[in-house]
Amino acid sequence: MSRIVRVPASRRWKAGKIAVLVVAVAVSVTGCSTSEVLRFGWPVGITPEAERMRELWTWSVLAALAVGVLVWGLIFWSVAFHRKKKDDDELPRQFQYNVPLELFAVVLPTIMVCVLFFFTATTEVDVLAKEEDPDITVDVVAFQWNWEFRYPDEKTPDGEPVSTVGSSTEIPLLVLPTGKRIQFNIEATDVIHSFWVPELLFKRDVMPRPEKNNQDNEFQVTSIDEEGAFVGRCAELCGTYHSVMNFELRALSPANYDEYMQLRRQINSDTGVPYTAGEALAAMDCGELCSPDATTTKPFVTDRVARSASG
Ligand SMILES: [Cu+2]
Repeated sequence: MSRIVRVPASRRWKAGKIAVLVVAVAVSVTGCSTSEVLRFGWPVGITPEAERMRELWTWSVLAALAVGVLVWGLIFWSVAFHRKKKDDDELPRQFQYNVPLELFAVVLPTIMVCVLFFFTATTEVDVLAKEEDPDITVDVVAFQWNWEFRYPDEKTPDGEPVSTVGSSTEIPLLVLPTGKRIQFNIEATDVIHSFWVPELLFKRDVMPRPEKNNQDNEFQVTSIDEEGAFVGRCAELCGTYHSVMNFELRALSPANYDEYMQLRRQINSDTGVPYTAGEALAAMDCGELCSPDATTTKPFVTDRVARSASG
């Protein structure tokens, strides 16, 4: 029979103090607030859908940590108190063919998987819910290696939809209002890309010919709850310049967005063509957020000589 080794109380007390100290130092040196700790590394979401997914993530990690602490505790308990001693020549007590224990080891993980599945599925249904009449619709066109954002309900004087295309000198700005339901229709013209704004906590592959690829290329957000400039990226390796295929989501108040869109529908008297996104923002007076320079990312320079010269 295995013997249970008694650890002196003074040593246990010392080990307990060291463990508490290690945890206290680990928590304090991270410099994280409670809300940051509970996000477990995720960015702050800016839509109700993002918050819903963040809650699922937090509870999933807490559940995983609870199981981890139990398993680690059992491992260390076995290691510490059931070590083989020199004078131990008998096998420790055996548990194979213990039906209640084996049932427990099968049923409990099955219940845990079912619970995780239930919350994942219900969150997915909520996040992917769509309504018939979104306030704003935007067509997102991805191509090697930039983005075009088209507003099919907004027309320029020549009858074309208002559109923003990224270039070597201008980062494509996806300007949207806060507090409105927005529908994104995504499509690629060449290879598979992926639409990703980290603060939406959501990304979706952008497929060429989505109907032939059996993909739902439409999704909605209930609202963007925060004004700001948020970098967006292609999240699917799509060729040589994939890493610089960035854009920017500029979330404006509804009043500022209306002013912006009014300008986009007009001809810029200086250029004789409709306002670009940058020109429209520059013509507005709404502080930092309307500055075309307030970007969180850089335009994609296609000139290889310039790229190598600038390092
Ligand atoms: Cu791409």
